[in-house]
Amino acid sequence: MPQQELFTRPSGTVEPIAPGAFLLPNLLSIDEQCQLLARCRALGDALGFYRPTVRGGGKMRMDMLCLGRHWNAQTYRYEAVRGDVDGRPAPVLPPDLADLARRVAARVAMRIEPDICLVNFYDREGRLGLHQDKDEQPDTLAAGVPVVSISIGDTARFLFGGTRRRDPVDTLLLHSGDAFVFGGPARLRYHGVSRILPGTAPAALGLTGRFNLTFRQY
Ligand code: MD3
Ligand code: FE
Repeated sequence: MPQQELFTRPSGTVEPIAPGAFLLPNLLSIDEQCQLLARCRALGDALGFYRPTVRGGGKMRMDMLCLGRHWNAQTYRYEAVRGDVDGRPAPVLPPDLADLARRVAARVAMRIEPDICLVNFYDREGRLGLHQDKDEQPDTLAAGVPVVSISIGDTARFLFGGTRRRDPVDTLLLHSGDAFVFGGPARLRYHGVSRILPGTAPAALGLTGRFNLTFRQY
C-alpha cells in the first residue's frame, strides 16, 4: 500500500527548495482537490483541451487549455485569441482561481496579480521537456513575479535545473494537492516533467492522469 494512503502527508508547511522556490506540500485538502478537478473538467468540456504543436511541427506530450491569455505554441507569445487552435478568444480566467493563486503566493510572502492560467493535462505518457518560462512581459520577469503551480492527480517527476540549460538538474516529486511557487531568482530556472507515475492519484479523485495549473502575471 502506498505510504500516502497510510499517513497523510503534512499540510500547511513550506519547504524552501532553492532561493525563490517554495514547495507547499499537500496544501489543498482532498475536498479542495476534488473541487479543483471538477473545475478543470468543466473548463475542458466548455472550452476544449487541445494538443499544442510547437514550431518545428512536434506535438507536445500533454493537453493544454489557457485562461486569460492564450499561449501560442507556434510563436511562443501570449495572445488575445487562440490563433494556433481555433481562432476563438482566449477564455476568461475565473476570479476565484486568480484569488487562489494570490493566496498561495502570499503564504511565501510573494505578490502576483494573476491574469493567465495554463491548465495542462498529462496522461500516463505525458511529459514536458526542460524549458524556461520567459514569454511573460520583461518587467514581470525582471521583477521576479512568481509562477504559482498546483498539481492534481497522479504524481509527477519534476526536474528543476538552473538558469542555463547545461546546469545540473534536481528531481522532485509533485503530488496531488501540492502547490509550488517559483519567484525571484528562481523565476527563470529551467524545469520540466520527466514522467508521470500512473495510478498514484488519490482514489477519491477518480482521475487517471494529472492536471497542473500554472498561474502567471503577464
Ligand atoms: C519553475 N508546467 O506550464 S509546474 C509550464 O507540471 C510548466 O505542468 C509543469 O512547466 C507542469 O510551463 C511544471 C512547475 C513550474 C511552473 C513554472 C515555472 C515550475 C517553474 C516557472 C519558472 C520556474
Ligand atoms: Fe514551465
